[in-house]
Amino acid sequence: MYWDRAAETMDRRDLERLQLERLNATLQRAAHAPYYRDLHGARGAGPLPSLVDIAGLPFTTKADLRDHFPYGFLAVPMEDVVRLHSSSGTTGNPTVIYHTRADIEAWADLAARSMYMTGVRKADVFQNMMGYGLFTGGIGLHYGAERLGALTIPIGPGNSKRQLWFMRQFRTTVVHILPSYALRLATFFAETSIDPRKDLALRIAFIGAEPHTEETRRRIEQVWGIKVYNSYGLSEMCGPGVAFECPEQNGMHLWEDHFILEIVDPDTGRVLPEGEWGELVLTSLARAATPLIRYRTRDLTRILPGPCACGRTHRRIDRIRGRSDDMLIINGVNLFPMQVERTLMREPAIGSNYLIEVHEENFMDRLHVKVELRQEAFEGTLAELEHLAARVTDELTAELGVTPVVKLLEAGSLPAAEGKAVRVVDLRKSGGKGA
Ligand code: DLL
Repeated sequence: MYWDRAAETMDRRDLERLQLERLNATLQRAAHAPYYRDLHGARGAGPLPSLVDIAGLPFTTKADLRDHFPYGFLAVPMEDVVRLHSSSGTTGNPTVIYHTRADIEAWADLAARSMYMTGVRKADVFQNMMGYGLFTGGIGLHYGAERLGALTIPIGPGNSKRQLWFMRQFRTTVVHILPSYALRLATFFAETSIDPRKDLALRIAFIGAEPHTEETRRRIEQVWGIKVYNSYGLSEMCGPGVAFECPEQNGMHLWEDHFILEIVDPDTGRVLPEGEWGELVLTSLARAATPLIRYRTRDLTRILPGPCACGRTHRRIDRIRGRSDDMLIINGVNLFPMQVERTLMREPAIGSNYLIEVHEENFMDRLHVKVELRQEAFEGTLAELEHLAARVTDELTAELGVTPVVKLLEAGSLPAAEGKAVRVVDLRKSGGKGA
């Protein structure tokens, strides 16, 4: 049941002792990186007497990573580095994260631990539909699955026909997939009259890398007839394998022997107590090449209180509600794209893709929600379609406090990215940053 029983079920006091030890070692190591050497002085931040003292250290942000591109956060000699991963934003320098051989080993072990927790074993066939390359999604769980001993198919995303062919030929049992692609593939199954329950051997899917709702998870579970587990991670901490759901599916265990977990108020930076929603801040505890201290993820979640029935002692975080920077302000009303998704996924006639557009009309913000319908629903009468549009508009208005313009579209009419889905396009001249 456990990949690493000692680590996963460690008594909280021992776990916290280990964290403090590893934190102080990390602070020492970090002092070799130019950025932290300048920040803390040549002697480093100095050992902390207790874990709570971490709150006295400054945060690290994505902007810091960008501003000190390319080597400002590198804490080991270049000859010890075996790989880098990088993510490019829309502006400025990309962020770069370096890995030593030991960093890669530790990451593979966390990935194997996470997958094993959900029931993946050596006899499984793992079809990895996440992108390979600078993005950490594909390669992260790839190494974990191989370490676990499962047959690993590094197919990457896209080409649904080929995905299906591999699933059938090799009796794939486990997949790793973006939630947006899992929804689209469900539509493809329906179009090609595939019943995954009868025609395929699938048992488990891991979804992550982009925000999604509980409703989306349930829909994927229903259509695919499998168990779907939420997986959270970010390149800055390694990639997938930072936090993962166990079979209880009551939040994601964040591997606290490798990361220190804090939730802070996104505006003031104040550390918040268990149960309160705020921004996730992570400190790496076992990474050599690019240790990060109090890294602001921008992801909004909370620590779920209480022990988990699975016996693991690592605390759980709630599903990511969104990012502190993806909140939309529509005529003064704050809303998150996930609220739109939650409402849409409850409606059975709605298909697998949607897009939120924000327009400026007569000096007012106007929210447009474009949604693809399932084929059967799209072929309904005009009156049925009008009725459906009115109902979706009402439901969205009740959820958001803003009345959107709802446009119902035929399946396949919205752009479908091979990578992470783009769900929001802000067409306001101000880009929504203050009117
Ligand atoms: O997305 C790593 C990953 C790959 C995680 C595959 C899970 C599965 P980045 O490209 O650096 O790394 O993006 C990290 O994606 O800060 C979140 O905003 C978002 N994210 C990742 N997992 C989830 C999730 C990978 N389960 C950023 N739910 C993070 C919601 C997620 N958002």
